[in-house]
Amino acid sequence: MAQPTIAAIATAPGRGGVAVIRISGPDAFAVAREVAGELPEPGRFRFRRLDVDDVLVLAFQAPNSYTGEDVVEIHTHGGEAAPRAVLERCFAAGARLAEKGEFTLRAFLNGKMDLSEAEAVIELVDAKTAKAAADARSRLQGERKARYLSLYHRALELGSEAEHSLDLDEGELPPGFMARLDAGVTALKAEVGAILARAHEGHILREGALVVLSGPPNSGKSSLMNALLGTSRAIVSDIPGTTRDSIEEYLDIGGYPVRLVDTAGLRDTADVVEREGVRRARELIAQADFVIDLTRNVHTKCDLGRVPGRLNVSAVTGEGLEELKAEILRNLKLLPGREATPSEREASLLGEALHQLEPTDDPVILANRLRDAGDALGRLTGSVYSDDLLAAVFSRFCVGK
Ligand SMILES: Nc1nc2c(ncn2[C@@H]2O[C@H](COP(=O)(O)OP(=O)(O)O)[C@@H](O)[C@H]2O)c(=O)[nH]1
Ligand SMILES: [Mg+2]
Repeated sequence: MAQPTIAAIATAPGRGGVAVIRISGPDAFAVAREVAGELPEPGRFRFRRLDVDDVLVLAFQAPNSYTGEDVVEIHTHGGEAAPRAVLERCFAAGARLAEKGEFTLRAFLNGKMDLSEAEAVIELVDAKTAKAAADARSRLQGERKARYLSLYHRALELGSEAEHSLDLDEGELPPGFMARLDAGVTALKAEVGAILARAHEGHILREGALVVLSGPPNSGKSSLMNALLGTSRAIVSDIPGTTRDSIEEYLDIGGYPVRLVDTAGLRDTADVVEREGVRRARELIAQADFVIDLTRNVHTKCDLGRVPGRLNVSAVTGEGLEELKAEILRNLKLLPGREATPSEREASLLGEALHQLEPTDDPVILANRLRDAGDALGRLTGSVYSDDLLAAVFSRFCVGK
């Protein structure tokens, strides 16, 4: 059955220079013609004067489009009214509203991208720093896909060899057969493990590293936060207990997003609000990738006097701030080299596969494990997929993507 033709506003709502309405499906050209008149040649654009707005129309012929279907983009002025009016006309001409991620889902179903690339689309949209964007982009360009596919195919091959061994008596197996199979499983496991080792960096690139300021009231946490951010975000005063809730801001350190959190000072207090703040501070400190502990590793207010053996910084003069940022980076436990990282979904599938890739003397168990490992590895790219898997991936998208 032919796919319905879908349309949506692909740009973020609100004020902006332009908005883009995207139409995709077998009737995309017919719908667009009804809305905007004669279309440009595929791969070209055309300026049209409609009664609602002056628009730019771009046409892409299947399979040379984002979705792999016929696609038309209509660029209007930004804001609410013009794009809505054009979208309504698309509906009147027979298109229906696209669901979340439906354009990218179609790109996946039409073989334009695999699941690791589709996920990279959202991650590129969500990227907060240049490094996070570069990571998403290398995945979007298929850096992960090729490796995932090769892992999947190797698991299938090893699995079929293990199955084959089940059909034969021990004496019938070629010499060294089981040892070679074992070596294959061990090598596959090592490669899965090496990719999984990058998951930590991936998590930091996508969610940000958690860096928490800790120390007693009045030790200079809020001032240091402001100095690191270069703004006066947190309230600074000489009254102990000023900061009672946690304040969180993003900071870009060497291209890595960092969630910098200023907490209530750690002290015993009768004030219930402050006590709750202290409890939350302890919780954050336990989860932190790095703690700027003003009683231990970092000494602030060094303009008033230095402490040997500690990293001396000053919120007043700015001394030591760059060294502190470098120290934070060093403590994020990033692996050397640049390689695309696995997404959270991919990391969990890699973990599943890793768990199955244990050598065993029992060929029946081995064959079963390899089947399960292959299944997990196949879901990385979508070589193996279910409706649930697709729903889980594409529900993270917005309408229009
Ligand atoms: N001289 C100097 N004073 C500072 C510095 N950092 C903070 N202070 C002062 O120390 C007091 C407490 O600072 P604040 O940042 O509110 O500490 P917090 O309670 O730990 O958040 C304020 O009076 C600040 O002006 C610094 O680097 N140098
Ligand atoms: Mg404070």
